Amino acid sequence: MEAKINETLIALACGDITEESTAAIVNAANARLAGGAGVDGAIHRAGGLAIMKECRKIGSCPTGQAVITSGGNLKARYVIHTVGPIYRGGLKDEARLLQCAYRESLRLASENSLQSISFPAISCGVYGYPIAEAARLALQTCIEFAGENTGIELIRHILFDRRTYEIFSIEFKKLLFNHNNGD
Ligand code: AR6
Repeated sequence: MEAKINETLIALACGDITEESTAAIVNAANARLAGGAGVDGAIHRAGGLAIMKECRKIGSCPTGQAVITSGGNLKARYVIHTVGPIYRGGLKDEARLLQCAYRESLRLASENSLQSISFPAISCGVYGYPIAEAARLALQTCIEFAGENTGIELIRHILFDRRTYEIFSIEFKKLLFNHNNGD
């Protein structure tokens, strides 16, 4: 499903983010930028060693922040590495940090004049964030960003499995309803 907010199309799709041809794809990394399991492992496998070399040079990335490298062998020209929060029950500032991770990634894309970006479901795997809550925060942040006309034409959310896609779709419909009714 998809919806246009100002000049930005926000789209949800089921799939593998390493196959995306948006200008940038976002990696759900860890603070050491050391590679790992899940989408991080998949991106480094598909993108090749050049990405890890750049990550080593950068060194680290605090939770809620983002850094940019080239896309190596990927179709995407850039990888934006962000670090979502580990979910520890919801009282450790996780919601704000998850929103920051999306917002900082979008800001980096906009600053680098990139017109399209694809996100995975940050923190929804190894880091254990409840998916509906994470989806709401992710989509709300993207809708707000689109409202600011930042030159980004396309934001894609690439959900790896059907269940995550369905949950994101439900949350997106609720947010669009509120958005269109002036909340
Ligand atoms: N394309 C799209 N989504 C994917 C892919 C893929 N190829 N592979 C997995 N996902 P996770 P996190 C989904 O665990 O929770 C790593 O070890 C997955 O199903 O990758 O932010 C890092 O190094 C889930 O919905 O990221 C960190 O240490 C979502 O991507 C830690 O995991 C995120 O799951 C980060 O944990």
